[in-house]
Amino acid sequence: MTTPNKTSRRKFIAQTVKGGLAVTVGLSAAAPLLQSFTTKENFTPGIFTTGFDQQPLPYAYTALENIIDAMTMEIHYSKHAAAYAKNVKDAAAAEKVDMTKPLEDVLSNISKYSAKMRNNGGGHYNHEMFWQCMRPKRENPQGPVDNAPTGKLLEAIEKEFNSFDNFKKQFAEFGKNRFGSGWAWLYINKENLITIGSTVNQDNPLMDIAEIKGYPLLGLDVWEHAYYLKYQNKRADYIEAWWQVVNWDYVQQRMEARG
Ligand code: MN3
Repeated sequence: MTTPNKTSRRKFIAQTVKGGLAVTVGLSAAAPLLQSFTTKENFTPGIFTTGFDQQPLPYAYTALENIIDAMTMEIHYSKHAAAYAKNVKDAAAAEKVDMTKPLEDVLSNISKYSAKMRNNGGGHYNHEMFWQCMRPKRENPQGPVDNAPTGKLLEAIEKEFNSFDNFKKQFAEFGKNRFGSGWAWLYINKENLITIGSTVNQDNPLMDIAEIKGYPLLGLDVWEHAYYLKYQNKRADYIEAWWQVVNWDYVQQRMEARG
């Protein structure tokens, strides 16, 4: 199962998340949730499925200060990302898309839609996920906090990349080497392996026409608007600092929800 289809979404629901911890529930218990997910009247976007409206930023503009400054966050969220959200709705209205269904349905068939849908649908999805992929830097009066994944996610990363440090190095290379604008990704590929890559502009691995295909777990925005005010042309410095605000709990939850 490499692209989100009905079966994988069912798994999303079967393994729901409560109180920040992944809780696996039995299929019978999941049935009403499944119904609400697939019944268009009841579909509501969440942190693992994306609707067409922009959701509130999960923290204040100032929350990531020293890594991502408040001005960058405000412009990025309220101007850039808000524009993608507005434009994807315009495209969806023009192309008669049922906006009560998840945006993922459109992205996995994006070759059938316009360039406006590709750019803005991708832009909206990528940013909605990007905000969730970050959290305020954790402070420890005893010394620096090593912001790293744990458990099954760490195991999967170490299995594929030998070490977390090696993974970070290779991921950063994808971010640095993406010419122009785009994203670096940690994702689950067709072989169900955790891997890394990058996409151009606002493409993402869900798209049937993307350079890499699979289910994204972690995305890094390397467009200049994501870092230019603070880091100017130094994209590598932005990426290096960004590791401190990655929300590994969320990344792990995406992996567990994917199954
Ligand atoms: Mn952006």
